[in-house]
Amino acid sequence: MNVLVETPEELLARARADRLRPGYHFVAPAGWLNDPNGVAQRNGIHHLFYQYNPYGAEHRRIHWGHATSTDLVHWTDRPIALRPDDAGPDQDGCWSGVLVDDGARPVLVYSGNRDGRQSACLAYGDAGMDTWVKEPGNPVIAAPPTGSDVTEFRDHCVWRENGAWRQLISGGLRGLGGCVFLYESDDLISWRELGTLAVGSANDFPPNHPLWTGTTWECGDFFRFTRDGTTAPPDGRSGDPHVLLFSAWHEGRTMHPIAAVGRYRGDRFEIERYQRLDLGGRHAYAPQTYIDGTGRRVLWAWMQEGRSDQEQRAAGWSGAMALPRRLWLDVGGVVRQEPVAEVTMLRAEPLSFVEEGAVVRAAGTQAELELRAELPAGASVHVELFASPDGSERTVLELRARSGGDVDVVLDRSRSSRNDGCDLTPLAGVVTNSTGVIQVRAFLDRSSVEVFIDGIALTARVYPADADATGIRFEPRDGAVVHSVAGWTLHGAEEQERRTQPMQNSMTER
Ligand code: DQQ
Repeated sequence: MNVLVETPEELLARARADRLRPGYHFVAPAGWLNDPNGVAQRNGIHHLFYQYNPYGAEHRRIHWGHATSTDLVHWTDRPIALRPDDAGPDQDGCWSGVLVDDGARPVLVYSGNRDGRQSACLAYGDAGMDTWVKEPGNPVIAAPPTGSDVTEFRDHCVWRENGAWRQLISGGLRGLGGCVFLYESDDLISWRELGTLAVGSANDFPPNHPLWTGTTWECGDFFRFTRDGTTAPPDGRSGDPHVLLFSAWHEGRTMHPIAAVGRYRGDRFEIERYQRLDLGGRHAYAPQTYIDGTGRRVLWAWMQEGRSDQEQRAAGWSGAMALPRRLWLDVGGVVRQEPVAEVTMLRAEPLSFVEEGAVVRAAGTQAELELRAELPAGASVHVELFASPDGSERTVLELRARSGGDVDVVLDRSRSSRNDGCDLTPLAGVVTNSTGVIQVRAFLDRSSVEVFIDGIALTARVYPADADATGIRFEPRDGAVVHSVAGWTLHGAEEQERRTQPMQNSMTER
């Protein structure tokens, strides 16, 4: 199929027809979506910008899509915010970045991509953020600091501190590991180099280790949790714990998101511990956060696909956002997350579980399962999701308690799909637990599984070939006791009548 001659309507129709396209997670109208960008709430309205190719389901000449919401669940498309110029520093793509306010207007700080290199660019918005004008002096930072051997250099985190702007640009130092470069500015246009805020070590662990931080860091996102339990922008004089989120990358491979927790003093961030932000690895990539109007730290992440490039192109769409999540730091210094409370408005019909271990034969492809279980050492809970009537397809979540309380989590995808061209590798990790009782919430959306176990997320993609693979089954084993179980079918939340280029007519779309 030659996607270049396809009309936007054909692409939209193809995307809509795919029964594996999520129905309540945010997806682009059609085409390609990757990182969340410029996430913010202004005047009560949540803004989600995203890496977007409106012409086809492939990562090419990336634009910035834009959608708004008042409830974090239902989204309205806004006009495309940024498009690559015909010639200029972003001629090959407008890559990831953030939204700030310079006091007079909204400003996007993003990476212009040209000839395989990225540079820092700005664009200014009107009050409604529907039209954007690029800074004539782009790029405002043309290249990485000289004198160091930099692997990659892109993505932005910008905040006000001590009367000035501060900015992180993510990247890596050859032979060492990933890093974030620190800059300072009075006007967002001219920037002073302040060295590296933090540098990782690619040699601390082997590449297959869950905490390998990669040779490059992408999409650094830096913030603070105050001692009274709130969250705030970074402040190097506060003494508060700070968190740097980044996505570990190696030679073109998106690995996994990491949370680094530590202390920020002056111009340096001393990392005390690393943790996997999501046990699903690349399926919750490039996370970005903001403080919303209620004071929550809200996180968005790209729920990357596990189908082949060819299948993604054929489907007419690729990529979804994970559910928006509230983030917090627990007393032990562990970053935890749960879906924002608003997602409960998606609940439609309750699922009935006849008895322990009962099969819900037709839970539907959009469902939520909530389970509370007591797990003495050695006990486990076995949960089958997206199970086909003949049992040949199923995704299995296994939770087994170690002595001491920690819980080993495995999502076995080996039988998730008869289509062995998709990613069927297992996803696993450990959830710290000292109470012996675990809380599990699982969200299913056609080709996605998001599990939250005591605030630790595991995000995955699965592609059942059988349209009737809608069963849910759970079974306590080896002494586990399920205290409560509940489930719901979930409504879809997608806007109707979407266009690949919202608010333009189809003549200008081509
Ligand atoms: N995606 C963007 C980059 C970023 C990467 C390009 C992470 O800015 O480093 O689409 O997925």
